[in-house]
Amino acid sequence: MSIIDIKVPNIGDFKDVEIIEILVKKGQEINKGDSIITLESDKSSVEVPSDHSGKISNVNVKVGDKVSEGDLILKIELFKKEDLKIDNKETNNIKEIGDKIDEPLEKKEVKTDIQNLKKETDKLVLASPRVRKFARELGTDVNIIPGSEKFGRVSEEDVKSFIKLGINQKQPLKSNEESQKPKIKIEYDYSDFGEIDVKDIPRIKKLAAPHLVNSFNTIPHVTHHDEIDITEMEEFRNSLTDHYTGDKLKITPLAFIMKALVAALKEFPSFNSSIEDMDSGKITFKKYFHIGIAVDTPNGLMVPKIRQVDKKNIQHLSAELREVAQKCRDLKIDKKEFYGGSMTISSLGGIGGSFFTPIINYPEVAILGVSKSSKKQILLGDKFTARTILPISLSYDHRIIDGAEAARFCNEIRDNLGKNFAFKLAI
Ligand code: CAO
Repeated sequence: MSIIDIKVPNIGDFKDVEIIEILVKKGQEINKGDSIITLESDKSSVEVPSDHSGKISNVNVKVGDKVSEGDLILKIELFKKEDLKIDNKETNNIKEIGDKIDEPLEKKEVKTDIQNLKKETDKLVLASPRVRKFARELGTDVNIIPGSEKFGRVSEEDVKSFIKLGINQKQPLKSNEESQKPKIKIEYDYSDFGEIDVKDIPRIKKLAAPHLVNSFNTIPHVTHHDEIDITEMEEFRNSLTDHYTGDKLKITPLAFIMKALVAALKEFPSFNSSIEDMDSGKITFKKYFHIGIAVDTPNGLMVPKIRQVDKKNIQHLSAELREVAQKCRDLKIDKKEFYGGSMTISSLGGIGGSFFTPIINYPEVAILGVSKSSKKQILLGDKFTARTILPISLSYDHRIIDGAEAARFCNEIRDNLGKNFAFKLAI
């Protein structure tokens, strides 16, 4: 039994390239050519294949590590003795990967986002060799299949859905890239009308774009708006002080809103569900309560999850939200923190506005938009009284949720944040 090291191949002159994905785990059996990690430079990302078949005895890297040529990725227990020989073809493949990472950085005129790389060559792996083989066997070209995974990576499920659609509809499915292409060509140049500045679209916006387009194009969104009287909740929030020091506690209204949302999710489980593919006829109900919070960062929008909101008090939630939002802004957040949410809250409450139409964070089925609360004159009995009113906007997937259910769900949130419930939620 021989155990050998799998190292980072030639990646040109570049050093410290970030690992953004580990595609294998300890104990897994892999074949020569299977992708093991995804590397990402400033301008492109690429999967690195294993040059041997065998069983992984240790994975020596983790997501976020920066690696250079020759760094150890993993150790593999070989299936066969002859695997110890690396033939020239494999060495060339590895060299090509190095070249591909170099290429976009050096050739400034080449558009280098991952979708373009996909078009440039099918040797670059945006699908594992197994998936490519699977697509070939079904008589289709993996490069025309829209990938649902990160960076548009094509999975076996994507191939199946593509084939199913092709057979049922007899028409090609547009890739994310195609569906994002403008249908109308602008016939003029802005520079004809005055001074302009053309800049690169930030990377996180480019990564988020296909997900937003997918959600907007595939989910029939309806947005239900409502106003909630949070006067008592705000009085309670503003009265909170530290038990020992007597100092005023700074707790975001979002902590209360998270709690109110979770209480509503318990009553309406269909809002805590996800659907990936309507054709499968399956819906996943989540029994946990991990709330995604849209965080505005200089690099673009990120949606980390606050886990187990049902088990944490408002003080804890407020502190955790502050910490997680800061991690996003410092780009120190692990991508796993973006996975596995129940439902998302997008709050513009600290900024302004009343009502908007948030886009559902696919494959979730609803998102709660929160705008800025303000004092309004409300008729209570026969008297106008100043009350603090919070505008909310719930977008939901109409395939799964009906309008009446959405209205009831909002009523539930309203009651949870209302005067009878505000103090209970805090306990
Ligand atoms: N109404 C009125 N005031 C509100 C409020 C609301 N609904 N929500 C928050 N505030 C107040 C806070 O209490 C805080 O007041 P103080 O400074 O007096 O304490 C102030 O607004 C600033 O809040 P914040 O926005 O910094 O903090 P937060 O906990 O409310 O929100 C976070 C955290 C991460 C959601 C926020 O910083 C953020 O990034 N918001 C933008 C999200 C976004 O872009 N959504 C759109 C997505 S679609 O493109």
